[in-house]
Amino acid sequence: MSSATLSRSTTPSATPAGAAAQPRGAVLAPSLMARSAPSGTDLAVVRWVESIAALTQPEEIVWCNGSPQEWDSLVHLMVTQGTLIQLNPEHRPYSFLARSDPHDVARVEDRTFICSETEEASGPTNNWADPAEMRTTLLGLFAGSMHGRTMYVVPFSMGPVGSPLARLGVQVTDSPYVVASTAIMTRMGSAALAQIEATTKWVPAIHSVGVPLAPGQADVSWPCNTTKYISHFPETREIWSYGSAYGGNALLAKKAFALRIASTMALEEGWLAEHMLILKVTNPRGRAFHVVAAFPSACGKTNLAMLKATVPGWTVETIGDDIAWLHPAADGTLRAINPEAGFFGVAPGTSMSTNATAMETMWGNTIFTNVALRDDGDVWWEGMTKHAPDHLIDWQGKDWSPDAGTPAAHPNSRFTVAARQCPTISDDWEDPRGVVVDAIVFGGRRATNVPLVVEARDWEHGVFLGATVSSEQTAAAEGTVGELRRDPFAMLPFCGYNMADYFAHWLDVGQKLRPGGRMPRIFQVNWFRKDADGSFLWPGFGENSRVLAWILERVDGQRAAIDGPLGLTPTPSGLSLEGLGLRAGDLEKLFEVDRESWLAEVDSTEEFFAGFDGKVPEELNRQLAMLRARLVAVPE
Ligand code: OXD
Ligand code: MN
Repeated sequence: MSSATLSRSTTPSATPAGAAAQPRGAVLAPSLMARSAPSGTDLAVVRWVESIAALTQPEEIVWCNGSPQEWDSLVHLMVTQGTLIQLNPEHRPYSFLARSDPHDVARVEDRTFICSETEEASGPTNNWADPAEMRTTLLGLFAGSMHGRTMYVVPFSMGPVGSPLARLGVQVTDSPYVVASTAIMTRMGSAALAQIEATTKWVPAIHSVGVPLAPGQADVSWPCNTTKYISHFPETREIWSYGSAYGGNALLAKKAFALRIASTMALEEGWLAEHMLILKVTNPRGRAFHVVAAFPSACGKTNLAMLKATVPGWTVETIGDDIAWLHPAADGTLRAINPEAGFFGVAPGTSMSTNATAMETMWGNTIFTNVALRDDGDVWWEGMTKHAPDHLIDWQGKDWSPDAGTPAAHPNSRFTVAARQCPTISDDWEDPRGVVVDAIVFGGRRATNVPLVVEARDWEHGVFLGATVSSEQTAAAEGTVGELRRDPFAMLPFCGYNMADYFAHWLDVGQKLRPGGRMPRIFQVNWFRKDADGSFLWPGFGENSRVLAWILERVDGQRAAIDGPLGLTPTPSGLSLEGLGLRAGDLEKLFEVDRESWLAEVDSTEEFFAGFDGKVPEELNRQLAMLRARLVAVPE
């Protein structure tokens, strides 16, 4: 079919895809579908669902209402089908284990496409695909792709239902695992659907595992296809995902909507959709601050979001662990909401010592994916306990013992659990107006160069710090673990448009905030700096509260700082280090600026910026030149 037949309005109308595609079987009568839609459903939604059903040919259509009974019947179905294993309720009430296909275990960035009208709009850091060609490919793949399966219609609100900062979406999917996960991760169901009226903008998301079933054909426990496409059409705000049921590839409300499509909405509407956790931190005097922090995937965002402060008198509460939508408000403040309602956290490394709050959060009502199964019917993963159990069933369903030589849980194995179960969830986490942001933090996993903490001199310098984040790659996406890659604002895989325009948008948003008022201050942190012998210099986890305390004392005007080549850093007595047991010289190493390797980093940033064909804002080139000049002035 031609691209012209797809709606280009921002309110999606019926996708006439099915009309042009050659259906393989009987088409469900539209009237049947309209009847099965909840009464009062907006007609555009009904028509769109009809058109997708006509294309994909499901056996049945279920409109999800988000009720507990619906969740019960979905998990019951999946247990019967072998997709979920119920865990021992004595240890983990009402919790389940899913084992994915071994080839469907992480986000597939090389199969993730931004199909903007022009390649320039998508920019050099995204995989661009011609939208018309992509539509032709997708329509071919989706034609009959749900044959023999149920198509679920999953309406959801990102952000508290009815909040002026929330946005709406509807996903159709043939994966009950995706429905059950979306029910945890978003406000899913009737209340969200009821928000959609004729004039409401909503994001249509189409997902199929790409495994149609012939009559009588037995299903597998984790259907997926070796061909995968995670495609985004920023201009029409559509998402089409084919072939995977795993994480961000398939839970389209998360990365695909709340970051890639939302970032393009945010550009148009004057706000920011960010890969950030949100915290409320209260100081010993009872003053509460809100902090947002961007880190690349699997760099401990969930641990920081649930941090137990070790600095006396400070408390930390959780608002979000992965995504923040930041809106400049009329009063000149920046307000944040967590658009999600659950956590899709990396399991390995999570333990009572590294993140007791996460362990408590997942006491029950949790879906685990690709972790190991213990003989007593509970779960286990590397790092959960000091010693591994003598026997486990690994993430691939095979017998495992500590001498197996392979991890029992996949390094990107996950827990999916509702945020409201988190014992440290803040009472303002669902404030429809959002919370006022006091500090913005950028982090990465850097063995060298980047100090424990640096404060930006001003907004422009802060945007430069965000734009120059690089980090060692983790297992959250397919690729070489450990390799250093540029990850500006931790958004490299998640920005739906040209990152040079995104940098400019960050600079513009700064113009809308009121300096001198509660304008957020910007910081960079690095918990992962190593000594020459490869050992970490900073203990991390709860001790990161010492850095947060410094950041917020700066915001509160309580602390002096040293103005150095990279920005503002703590004075020798600025950080609270009591009881930490740092080795002599470690503090200096955490803040050491090695002139030569920093000049090499500046060269590499220059090269990185050059890849944007002159589109990087002048302000950032100026910041780079100023950094070079300051480094050159450092005595050799
Ligand atoms: C995530 C990721 O799952 O960033 O949050 O990959
Ligand atoms: Mn993430």
